[in-house]
Amino acid sequence: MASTKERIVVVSNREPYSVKLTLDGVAVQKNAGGLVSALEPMVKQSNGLWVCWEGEAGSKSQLSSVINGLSQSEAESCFPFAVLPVALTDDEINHYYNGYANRVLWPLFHYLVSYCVFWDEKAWPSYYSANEKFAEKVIAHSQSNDLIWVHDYHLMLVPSMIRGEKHHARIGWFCHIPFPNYEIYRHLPNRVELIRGVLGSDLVGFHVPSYVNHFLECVERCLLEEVVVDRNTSTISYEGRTIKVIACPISIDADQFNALSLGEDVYEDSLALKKAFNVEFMGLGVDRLDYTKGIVERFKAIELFFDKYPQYKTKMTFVQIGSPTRTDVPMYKKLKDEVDLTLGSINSRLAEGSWMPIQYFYRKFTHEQLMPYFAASDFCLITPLRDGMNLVAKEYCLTCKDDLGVLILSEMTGASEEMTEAVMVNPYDLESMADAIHQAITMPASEQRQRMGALRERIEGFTVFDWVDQFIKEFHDHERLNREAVLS
Ligand code: GDG
Repeated sequence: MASTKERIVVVSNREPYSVKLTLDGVAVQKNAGGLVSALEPMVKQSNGLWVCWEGEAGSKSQLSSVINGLSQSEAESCFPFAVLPVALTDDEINHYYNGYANRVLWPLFHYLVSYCVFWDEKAWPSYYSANEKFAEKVIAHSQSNDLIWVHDYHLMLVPSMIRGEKHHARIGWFCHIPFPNYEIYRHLPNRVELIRGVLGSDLVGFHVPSYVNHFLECVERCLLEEVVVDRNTSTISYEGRTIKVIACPISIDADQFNALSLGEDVYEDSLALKKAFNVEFMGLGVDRLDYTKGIVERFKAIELFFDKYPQYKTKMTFVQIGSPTRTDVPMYKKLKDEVDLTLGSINSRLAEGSWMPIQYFYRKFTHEQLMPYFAASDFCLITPLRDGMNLVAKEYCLTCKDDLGVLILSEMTGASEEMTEAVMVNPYDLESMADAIHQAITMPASEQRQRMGALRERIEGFTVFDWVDQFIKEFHDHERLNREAVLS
């Protein structure tokens, strides 16, 4: 836990809470995803702050317009800590969020170079000015002993912008997506500025060791003699400071998922689902509808499975939950069409009577709503083309009833570096995925329990709260070593 003397200041693009003005006052809802739940206790206990984008201008749920309409005491009672919204112009949202962040950095860091749109001349200036606005907010509201924790690829320039004004600020940055190797990273026209931006931090965190190694390599190749990279200690000497780089794998709130999975109706609902689909076996995929998640390839692998193992027609169905995401970005609209077309062609070719090989839901599910689907599934097919970690893989393992169920996992995910008992697949190898499905539904119960039991134990042994604690502890350890080095 944080020392009582320091406040935690979280900086993220996404707001921790959604707010809405209702006739009864302000309705506040915690945003989905483990990050808010994990950081909330720490920020609250340290009397900290959360700096985030204010949300879409003119929308009823825009943070600033709701907060500005409240008295100070009303605003204070709304959230467990102070939330400081950053206002961005429409142009910045288009070219920073939908532009540089999600049309350049997101595809590139997921190794999909041909998806990058490098020629939007407003993208980089907007990314720069949006990062400046986040940094200004932090500079205006932070105190010298605060631990400022910046999150993700949207805000890579923020650490150095803060440091430029507050030389002794205490700053950490965590990257939630993969960090690519230099051969991929070097495509970025602004590769040097981004590295300098991140190096404004004292501590830099990634999910797994391979991303740490890639980052160290990129720092060395981009900044040449300006830096000294020590691979043994995973530290970088730059501009008279030492920056520590760590692997710190994010996880989930295990107690919450264990409790949700034991929910009153989960088991009955899961039986009802299988009955409704009228099948013996059910597989599941849960993803944001993002081209990095490998959904089209997954559907093709399922088609191949039924061609290769036709005895499972009418006996197995695959359920895909795809939640809408970044719908303003053209590539995502294209993906939606591609998913619809692929699904239509597979289902129309293979369907028999009322049986469909793939059932597809294009909408958002809450965690409660996901539970019966997890519990009903004989296997979960998580096959991103690349993924920083993938939390759905961990959620599935805690929801399997009696440790029965098989996790089929892409070797291109961060999760695959720790969840070694999963059945590993290459998401580009359709045949290996089809065979993995067969392996899963014919796997003896004893082997399922052995694999799933080991996966569950590991997840329970390092939760999202341990992730927060590890990051903060590494921060303090690094500071202590730096102090000792100065004294010696
Ligand atoms: C990024 C990185 C990294 C709830 N309803 C739905 C749904 N949820 C929840 C899931 C899970 C979360 O959303 C999705 O987390 P993931 O980790 O799978 O993926 P990203 O959103 O891409 O997250 C990723 C993560 O940051 C944390 O660092 O692991 O690599 O890309 O909790 O239960 N998810 C979907 N549909 C719903 O209806 N897809």
